[in-house]
Amino acid sequence: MNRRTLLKAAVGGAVFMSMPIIGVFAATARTLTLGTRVIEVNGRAATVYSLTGPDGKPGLAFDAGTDFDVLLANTLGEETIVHWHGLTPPWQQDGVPEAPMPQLKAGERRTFRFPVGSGGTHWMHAHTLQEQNLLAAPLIVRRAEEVAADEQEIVVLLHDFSFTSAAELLAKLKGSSAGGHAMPGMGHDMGAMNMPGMDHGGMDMGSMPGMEHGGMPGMSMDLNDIEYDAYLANDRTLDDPEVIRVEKGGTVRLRIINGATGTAFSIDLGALEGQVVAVDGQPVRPVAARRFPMTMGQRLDIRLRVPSEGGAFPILALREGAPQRTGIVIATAGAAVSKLPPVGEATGPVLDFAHEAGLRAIAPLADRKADVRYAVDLTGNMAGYSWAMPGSEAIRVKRGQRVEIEMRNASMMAHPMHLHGHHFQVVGLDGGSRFSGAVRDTVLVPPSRTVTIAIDADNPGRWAFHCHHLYHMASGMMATFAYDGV
Ligand SMILES: [Cu+2]
Repeated sequence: MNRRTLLKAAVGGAVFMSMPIIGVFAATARTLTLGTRVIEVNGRAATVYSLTGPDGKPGLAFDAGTDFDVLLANTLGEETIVHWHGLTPPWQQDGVPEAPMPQLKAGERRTFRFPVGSGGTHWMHAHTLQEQNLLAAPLIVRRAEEVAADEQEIVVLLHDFSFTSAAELLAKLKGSSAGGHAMPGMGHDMGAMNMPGMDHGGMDMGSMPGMEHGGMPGMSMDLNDIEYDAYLANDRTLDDPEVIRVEKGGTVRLRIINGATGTAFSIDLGALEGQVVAVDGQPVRPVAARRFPMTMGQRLDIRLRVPSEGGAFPILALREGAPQRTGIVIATAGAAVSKLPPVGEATGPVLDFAHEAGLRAIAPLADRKADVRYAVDLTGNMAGYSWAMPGSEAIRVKRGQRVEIEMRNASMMAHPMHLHGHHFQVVGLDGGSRFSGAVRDTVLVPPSRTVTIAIDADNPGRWAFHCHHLYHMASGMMATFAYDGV
């Protein structure tokens, strides 16, 4: 038994002693504790959620091919649940409220157990408005070759932060004067994924009263719904960034997670050049660049080499269409780290298809014709801040089918579209020629653009299929990828 296994066993033992036995696997389950902590943002104390593993660090890490065997302990005085973003559990353990399991009550503990899968940079987060208050953490599943590689792993979780509560932010977007509109945990909205009252009559662009809201792509009002108080990388702003020691000439694997609720970023490596080697945890043919876009929910694995002469190198995340930025600094021993202001001189790039079009999956879906195709429109009415996915109500698939969904954005905001329980492949952009694009779980559909994805229906359930902009999701951009007979 090596040291790591021994430690695991010791932790397992402690867990066993201190809790009631829930099934035979409880003794080996790792405890993930849901609580709160205080961080400092812009010089002010902020109480935010925490998701702490047995090692005291945020989130969890696994070896590919093992079991996700976790006891989730809710120490909060409120209901909550956690979604395992990027994993493909049985539907019952997906962690969306009421889909199908209820949230964990205050003080409740629940065991989750299923194969963790083939690996990748993933994350975990509340599928409720609690996500805004940092109920999010890394969920890293390392492939054997990544563990064996002579490279330093650096995990970066990006977030956007507001001192205003999520419920108030949502109420403001909806134009409600009643800022206190109570939406604790949003469990009811999530539970009503097939809500009959949901506005499927999304307006098209021609009839949209919100045209004056900025009809031109690139206008900042349509890029960002919310002016946050801060943009965080591993809980910190650029006023006091995390500085990570690296080796001269060493290789680094950045595992970057965009856990922001309403902010897309471009990762800027500055003087360094990197290669994207995986998106959403799924390997792609390496593409070299200095900047890599990532929308909400997405992950990027970037491999880079530290120059042999050493130095300090900021790894920035530039806010889309705005000058704000966040990031970390990697530095070799003795290198001077100079300060970078959290607001830069230029605005961050606006995300389009340039990056997506160049990605090719290393393990694509089998070459196969679709058994069934659906078209889903992404529509929005900015005046009332209501969003919808007309066409999605028709989705009903059978196990074993190859499914294709064409997502057509008829609104003036970009939508990061996320399908639970599956990894899909991007096979078409704007109806152009088919290609073997990235395998993902979250893809950006910019305004007036179209993305076609292919899915192997191999995991029965009634899966959430939604926009990963938290406030779009909470305002109607939420649908179901439903299997027959479930
Ligand atoms: Cu959206």
